[in-house]
Parts: sequence; structure tokens; C-alpha cells
Amino acid sequence: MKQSDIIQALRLYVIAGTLNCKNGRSIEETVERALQGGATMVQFREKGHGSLTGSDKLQCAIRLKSLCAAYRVPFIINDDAELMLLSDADGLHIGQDDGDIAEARKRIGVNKILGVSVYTVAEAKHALQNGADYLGIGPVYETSTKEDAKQAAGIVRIQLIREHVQNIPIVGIGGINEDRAGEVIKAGADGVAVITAVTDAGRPLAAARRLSEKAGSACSTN
Ligand code: TZP
Ligand code: MG
Repeated sequence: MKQSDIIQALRLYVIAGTLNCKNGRSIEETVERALQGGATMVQFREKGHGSLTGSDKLQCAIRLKSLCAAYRVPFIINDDAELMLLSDADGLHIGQDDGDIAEARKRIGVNKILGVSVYTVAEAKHALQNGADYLGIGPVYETSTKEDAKQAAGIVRIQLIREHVQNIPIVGIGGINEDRAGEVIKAGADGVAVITAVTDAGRPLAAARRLSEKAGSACSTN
């Protein structure tokens, strides 16, 4: 995927696992509403006690991949390179504790998208040099969605990493909602990644639509 297409795709990056989806909605339903509302990238992040494993996880990934394909939206798998290959997803997202970045790139090949979570300038440079296509920076704000999340870094961390590492798309993550999406992009991100702002919303379609509008207008004035 061209870098300019990745930048476009990061605008509203909706992340979900089955346990994140609330209000009686399945993950498939939640993701479909998000796509209808304007999600431009989707990540399957299946974690936690009671989450899907084995063939159930694979079947779910395959269903989500085909939903995303219908909307021509890239579908990314968190952490699990094997699941990414088996479900023929469009890419993989890894954190700092998920193994060697260059190894992950080798495993998934040059045609898949590789995203890496970073917190420091050094991590950002390392990720770029080892084959990352985009960086996830966060938590920007406080979040209770990720158990082992670092301290909220604020938008200054996005500004700092953007200053030092230019040639790579960046998405902000952590505690982002429609009121905050604009300032995250103004700080130098190409888009916003959200979990609860969509998965926990009363109306995920409307929530995604508002986020996408806020992100879109901040991008166009950048
Ligand atoms: N990485 C950093 S913060 C976070 C992840 C996966 C959780 C984001 O969830 P929310 O609900 O959008 O704060
Ligand atoms: Mg991880």
C-alpha cells in the first residue's frame, strides 16, 4: 500500500475485540456500523479473559476481513502474525513487547501493512528503520481500555515524535473521543485510533460519523 493511502486510512482507525463490544452488539455488528459511519481502517484486537481463541478467533477474523473488504477498508490484526496470514488480513500491528520488528516484517512480507506502537522518539526511529509503515502513539489521554497502558502522554508526545521522525504516518491512540480528535491531528497525527468511543457508544454508527467528521476537518486544515 502506498504511503499516501496509509495516511488516508489512518484518519479514523477503529479497533475492537469481542470483549470491547457493548450494548448487546456483536463485534461484526459493531464493526459494520463503524464502517457505515466512516471508519477508514479496522483492527481486530482480541485480548483478555474469555476472548476467542483458535478456530473461533480465526473464523471471526475471516468474517471481519470480508466485511472490511466490502467497504474497501484495510483490516489489521493485532499481535498475531499467524492469524494475519491465515485470515489474509491487510496487515499486522505490534507493540514494543511483541517481538522483533524486522522479524515481523520478514514474516508478513513487503505487501502487508506493519504498524508499531511507540512511546519514545528512539522507539519511533527504530520502528521506522526496521520496516514499520505507520506508528501508533499513545496513550495520548488516560484510558482504562488497555490494562498495561503507560501514563497518558498528551498531545506533546505526538508533536515531539513528529518533529524527530518525519517520513512516516502517525496515529494517536488512547482516550480519544470526538472532542479530542481535532487536537490530536493538529499535533501532527494523520488520524485517530479509538476503541471505546465506538465500541461502547450507544450508536456506533453515529459515533463513528462524528469522529470521522472531526478528524476530516482537522486534516483538511492541517
Ligand atoms: N494502546 C494504547 S491506549 C490503548 C491501546 C490499545 C487503548 C485505547 O482504547 P480507548 O478506549 O480508545 O481509550
Ligand atoms: Mg501487543
